[in-house]
Amino acid sequence: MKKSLSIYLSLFLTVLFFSCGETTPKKKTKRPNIVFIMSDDHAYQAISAYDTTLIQTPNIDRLAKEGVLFTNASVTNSICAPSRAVILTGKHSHINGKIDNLSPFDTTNVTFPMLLQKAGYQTAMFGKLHFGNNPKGFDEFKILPGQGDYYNPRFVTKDGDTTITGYVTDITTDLTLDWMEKRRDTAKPFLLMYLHKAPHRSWLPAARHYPEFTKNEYPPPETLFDKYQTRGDAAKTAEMGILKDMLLQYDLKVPSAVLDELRISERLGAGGVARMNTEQRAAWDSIYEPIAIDFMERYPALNDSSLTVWKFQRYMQDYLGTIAAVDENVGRLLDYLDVENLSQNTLIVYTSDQGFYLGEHGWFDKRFMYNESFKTPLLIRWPNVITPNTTEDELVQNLDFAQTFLAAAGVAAPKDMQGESLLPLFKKEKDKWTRDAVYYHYYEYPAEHTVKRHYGIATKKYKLMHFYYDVDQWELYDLEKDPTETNNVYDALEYQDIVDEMKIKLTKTRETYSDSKALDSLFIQQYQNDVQD
Ligand code: SGN
Ligand code: CA
Repeated sequence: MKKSLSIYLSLFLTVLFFSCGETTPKKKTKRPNIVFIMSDDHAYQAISAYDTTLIQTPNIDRLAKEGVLFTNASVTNSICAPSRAVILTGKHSHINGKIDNLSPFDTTNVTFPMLLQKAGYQTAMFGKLHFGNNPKGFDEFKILPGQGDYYNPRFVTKDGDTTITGYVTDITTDLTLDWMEKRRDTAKPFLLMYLHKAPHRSWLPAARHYPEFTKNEYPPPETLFDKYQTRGDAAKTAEMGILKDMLLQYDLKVPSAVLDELRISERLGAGGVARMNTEQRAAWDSIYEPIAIDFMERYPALNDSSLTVWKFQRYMQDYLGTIAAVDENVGRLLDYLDVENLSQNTLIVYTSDQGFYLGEHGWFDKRFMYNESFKTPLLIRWPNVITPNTTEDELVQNLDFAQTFLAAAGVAAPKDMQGESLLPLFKKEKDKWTRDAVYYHYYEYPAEHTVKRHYGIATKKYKLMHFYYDVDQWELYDLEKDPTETNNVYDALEYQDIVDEMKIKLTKTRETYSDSKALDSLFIQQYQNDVQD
């Protein structure tokens, strides 16, 4: 009996040794897999772990139940491709060079996937990258060109382009699971970047979600009719208002025939609906045509306020409808990890490239340093390291991912990365976490949505912002007293000490991260050249 046990044991150890394909199995088998799930424009208000008002997202929530929910996670520059560049490089936009969606990503940047690949990780990326060039450091990638399409999307791969019939969120998951099942090297730890296009504008849900979501009615946020009374020009001149800038056809799917009838002309046409095949189009029309007819009948009686509410409802129905498919597909991936016994040794992240306005301040889109677009959802599960059901309110940023993943993998981070590893927070070693403010800088102006250039810092209590380029205006918000950021107290007498303190902190932070007035001017020049090209 004893003898057969020891034979089994040595057989088991031999199999373990060879299946790991490593000379030091104990050390290397410990390295966790890393799954980075990111959606595009997914507001934290639309994740039920944060807020149950709008939608239930049980699969995404699972990561917080089994891990940690960050309530003060933010981005350094609230726009797509720059956020992705910050994530990959661990450097602010002014250092990695990708300051806006227009500028090219400098492929000489060192990224964390390149370092993990070099350290023996198998690496793969599926979904939206939005760089205009292919990612380095990946054994396999299948990415959407540019913004990508919801229906029948084209993917760029190492072996050329391919168009796949179906719905992008499902297809991105199919491609991911196909790689996991067929090409994953079980001898290596893996890095998977699983990147959804949804819920980016213009919002097209999957057909299975049309009936439920188009019937829903949503409570408008309290700032839907914000008049920006205490603010500077930036909020007043931004073109992202639900009433004025959200398009009836492109965004809200009222067909051109109805707009012609109502004598409304708009700058953009049908958007992604035009890509649908006959069958997809029939499913669409069966639900959306009656909505358009109903709108045509109501329209004459609508005023600015009731039209805003109608648009808000239609916006939420489609935006949230796209999120239902993201949540289901995240569930598919989590199930796969469970079934394959991978969950225990996998660090898994759910986040978005930035937040988004769901009617707050009357807006859609992002770009501003105000909370809804500055903050981003962040849920992380890593069994045996992170205590389940934890909430963390420290100020963390997308700048921190690179160093976090490298630290988790035991790979030294280059000294010039600018973030902080989140590992001390995972392990509740709060004394090792000293950050008390985060830095922000947005550049893409003049451009779509006309959000002025600005930079600023946020502590847990206050936010100071400086708008520049064609204005020179400051705003200060008392986040504890004014969580909706509707009361700019920059000029209020009782806040002058805080203004002074925050300005000193801002100057120091800019120095620490090597940002400067000289760079601001350089990027303005570069932007003007990019726009002319
Ligand atoms: C598109 C959208 C904008 C959006 C940008 C950037 N317009 O240009 O509303 O702000 O993308 O989004 S659209 O008419 O093409 O829908 S980002 O997430 O890629 O930065
Ligand atoms: Ca985005």
